[in-house]
Order: sequence, then structure tokens, then C-alpha cells
Amino acid sequence: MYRMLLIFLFSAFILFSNTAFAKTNQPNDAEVSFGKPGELSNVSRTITLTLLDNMFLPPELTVSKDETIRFVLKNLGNNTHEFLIGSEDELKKAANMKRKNEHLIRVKPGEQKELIWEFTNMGIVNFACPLSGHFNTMKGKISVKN
Ligand SMILES: [Cu+2]
Repeated sequence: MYRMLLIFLFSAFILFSNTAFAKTNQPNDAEVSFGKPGELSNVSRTITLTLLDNMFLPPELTVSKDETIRFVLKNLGNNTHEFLIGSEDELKKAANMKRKNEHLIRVKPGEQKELIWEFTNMGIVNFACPLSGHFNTMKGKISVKN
């Protein structure tokens, strides 16, 4: 159901962006569509994110529009953490419900996992650990620049 909603919102966004937004520049601080899973062959950069109890290091990143990033997620904390990219609203929702998101990465203490992600729009993309008790402090922002 949640997935259907995401697909619907995404389709609506594409339709809308092709018409209404076609000739306008989005302001840099606007929250945008957060991109899509990327292809390994398109990776331009690797960014290592350290997961601690309870924060991400570094909490702020900058990437370029159309860049595909290989995120290496290293959990150096004592607890299991999660990594989810999305809009602020989506992350808040994820923090309050049972999660069934295909892009959610769960990393156990001492573990390392990867996510390849393509940033398709300029603006701010958020990320967070949506686990209960972690969400308030364990979040970050990715500035997607031109
Ligand atoms: Cu966490």
C-alpha cells in the first residue's frame, strides 16, 4: 500500500515536473525528489558514512546533480542502525511505522554495507536512521548542487 502510494507520488511528480517545472529553476534549499538507485558502472564517488550511537558522521554532505554515489555505511556504534534517504516527511513517516522500504539499509554493529544512489534533482535530500529513539539526533542532509 505504502509502495503503491510512493509509485503514485513519483508518477505524479514526473508528470508535474515535465509540465509545470519545465522552465523554472528550483531554489537550492527546496526539498526535492531524492533520486533513484544507481548503477555501479555510473558511480563517480564513494562517500563513507560512519554510523554511531546515535549520529551520522559526517551529517552534512554535498554532491552534484546527476552524480551517482556509492555510500559505504560503517556502523561503529554498539547498536543496530538504519540508513534511509528521503524527504523530511517520508523519513518522519518511516520513523513512526513498520518499515518496508526497499531502500532502507540496516547495519549491525561492526558491519559495513553499501548503497548506490543517483541524485537526479538539485536541492536538499535528507537521510536518517528511523529507529525509535534514534531519529531525533541521527539524521543528516545532502545538498545536491548543479
Ligand atoms: Cu540508529
